[in-house]
Amino acid sequence: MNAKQAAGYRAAELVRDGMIVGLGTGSTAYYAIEKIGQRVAEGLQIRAIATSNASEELAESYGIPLVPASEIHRLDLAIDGADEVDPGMALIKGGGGALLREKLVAMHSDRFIVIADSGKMVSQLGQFKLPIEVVPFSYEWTLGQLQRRYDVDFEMRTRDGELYVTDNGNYIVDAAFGKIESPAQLSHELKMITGVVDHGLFVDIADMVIVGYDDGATEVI
Ligand code: ABF
Repeated sequence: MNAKQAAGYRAAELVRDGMIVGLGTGSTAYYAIEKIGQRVAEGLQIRAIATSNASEELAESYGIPLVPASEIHRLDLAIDGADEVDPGMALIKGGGGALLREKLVAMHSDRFIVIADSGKMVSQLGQFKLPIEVVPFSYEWTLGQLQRRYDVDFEMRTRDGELYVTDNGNYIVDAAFGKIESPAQLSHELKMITGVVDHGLFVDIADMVIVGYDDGATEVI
């Protein structure tokens, strides 16, 4: 069992009958969805909301019952990966381009469980480029505001030579902050910039981090 699988499987064991569960996105969340799918096949009774089209398709392939966000007010538990985790459980997420739905699901869940291989643990956020979701209209103006405000490199995310489009129809700018002194302050500042929808800083949102190690061991933070 590899580190991602160990973390994902352990988190999946926290799911109980009757829960409404948020399903994350990425290669670690893949394993959580796999284990939840196995448990559903054994009779686990849950409903779920996926944080991306990819995770929605994966959940459907395992027969995990999905529910539209419009039909529920809160989730009991959300399980999702991360790109970086600091000692205070602040996160950088969004490397997979799903940050907006991930943050909405995480913030509307009673418990938000982060699953990560040990390589994601950092002393300070920022080495991983911070994904920022921006609206397509006048994105060049939004990019210009960011460049004028912060002396770091901003790069529009592309896929196959075209601008990457999120499941929500927006673009992603990846920001090379290097080190982020105050994730809380930067999180607030970025949200104030017109044209920015949201970003990959998750501050004071995670309730638990399950770290997976290459020997299959896990540690709860
Ligand atoms: C997702 O998990 C994203 O927010 C994040 O980028 C990704 C981590 O990727 P992986 O689990 O594949 O390492 O939630």
